[in-house]
Amino acid sequence: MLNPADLLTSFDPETGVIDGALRSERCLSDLRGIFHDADAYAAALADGDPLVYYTYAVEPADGPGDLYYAIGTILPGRIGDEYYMTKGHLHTWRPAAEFYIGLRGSGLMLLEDEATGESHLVPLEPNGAVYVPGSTAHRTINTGDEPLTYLGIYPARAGHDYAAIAERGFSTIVTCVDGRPVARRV
Ligand code: S6P
Ligand code: ZN
Repeated sequence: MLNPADLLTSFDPETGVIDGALRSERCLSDLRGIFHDADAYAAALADGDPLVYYTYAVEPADGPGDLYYAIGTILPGRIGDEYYMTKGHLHTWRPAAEFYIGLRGSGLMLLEDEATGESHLVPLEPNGAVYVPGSTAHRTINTGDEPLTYLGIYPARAGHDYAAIAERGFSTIVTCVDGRPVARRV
């Protein structure tokens, strides 16, 4: 049975806030081990524990064909020369794909095929949509100087697998060189 209250949610594309949705936050201390420059990470943490990104998730129903969506907002900033970014994950249910739609700011999505290790960097900007195939690790990177806000739509049963990423990491990092993002294999 359709519940009319689940048919429409309103979001603010400037702040990434969805009224009535579940908010979660990641501060710098939640992102141990993901930034390349361990000294810069320790120094930034000693200086405080800034909020790096937050998400609002809408989960109307969780049947086999249902969808969730979430809006993520990554604040502008860097650890050393590496831009603020998400932890990154694979979907627990590997076949689950996802669409990301840019709402504000400018950034990149790092997509890495789990089987081959092949990786791609794709721009994430307003009016652009990025397709994340199944079995593809994905991380979002804010390369701009304002918040990066985006909307992701994914199967309700997708789930988040962070452990696989914690174990092998991503093979590419994106750093700021002369004010511009530059990708480097690590
Ligand atoms: C969910 C989707 C996003 C991320 C968000 C935060 O499948 O990909 O909503 O959860 O970008 O990233 P992470 O890696 O901390 O979950
Ligand atoms: Zn995802």
